[in-house]
Amino acid sequence: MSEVLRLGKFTLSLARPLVMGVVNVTPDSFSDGGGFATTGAALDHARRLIDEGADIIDIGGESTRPGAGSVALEEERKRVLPVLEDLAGAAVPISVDTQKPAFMREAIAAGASMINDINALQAPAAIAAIAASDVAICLMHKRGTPADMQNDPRYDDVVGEVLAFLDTRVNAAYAANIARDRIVIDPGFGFGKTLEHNLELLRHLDRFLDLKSAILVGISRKGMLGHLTGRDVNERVYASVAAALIGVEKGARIIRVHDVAATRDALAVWSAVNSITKL
Ligand code: HH2
Repeated sequence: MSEVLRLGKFTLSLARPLVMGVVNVTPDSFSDGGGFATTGAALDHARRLIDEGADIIDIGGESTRPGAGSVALEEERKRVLPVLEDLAGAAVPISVDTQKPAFMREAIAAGASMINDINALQAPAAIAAIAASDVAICLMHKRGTPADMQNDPRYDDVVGEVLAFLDTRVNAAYAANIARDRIVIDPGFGFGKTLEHNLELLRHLDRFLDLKSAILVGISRKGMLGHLTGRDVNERVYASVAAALIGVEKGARIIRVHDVAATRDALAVWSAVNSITKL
């Protein structure tokens, strides 16, 4: 794995795990939907997450919770661009969570340093949009679409199948001359997976190190934690922190979370134990 992640004008060391703070500018996201749906509220929240120590901010304008429908380009643009433009000069890289190639290009032009694509650049023209830039890209696995992905997902070998998919997508990115140190991979917890599938992926996350790309995990406040603890979405901080720690222990280097301060504290302990002094 590369020692650093290159994201446009930023270079982040991967010596210690990085925290990606989530800002959903949506009315309907599963955990923070509606809370930050206006530009002002989203900006306040993003600045708070940066103050709490987020290494990257991920802005999303389309909920991908199970059952969610898609959002038109114009609406996504209206939600995300004002927030992105205001944050483009921030001290940390800004990632944009989008599946639309046209919006990827626009977000990059407006200052995004990373694109987080839950569709792993499978849309026509998505690879070209990233290849024409110097931003980082997160390639995530999902089965189906948010509208239907939790309808009885099945795998013969979930780890092997997700690994094979991400291998194909990483190779497609290499073929387009997207360098290894710009690529992040993500097994996509909760995207077309049962609780057992999610647990199996976390249990064997270290196998994804074979792909030689930085691993991102997004488990924060997700349904699998609700299943395990019986808690509502806003009461899943402790479970989220536990999942983050298991992720880094198994090799993840970017943890996508809603609760930045809590995650940073846990990772400070983990980093100290592992003798990574620069926090
Ligand atoms: N999860 C969500 C959205 N984007 N991106 C990556 N790379 N990995 C993830 O696990 C992931 C993601 C879903 O969480 P959230 O953004 O909080 O909710 P919603 O999609 O409802 O806005």
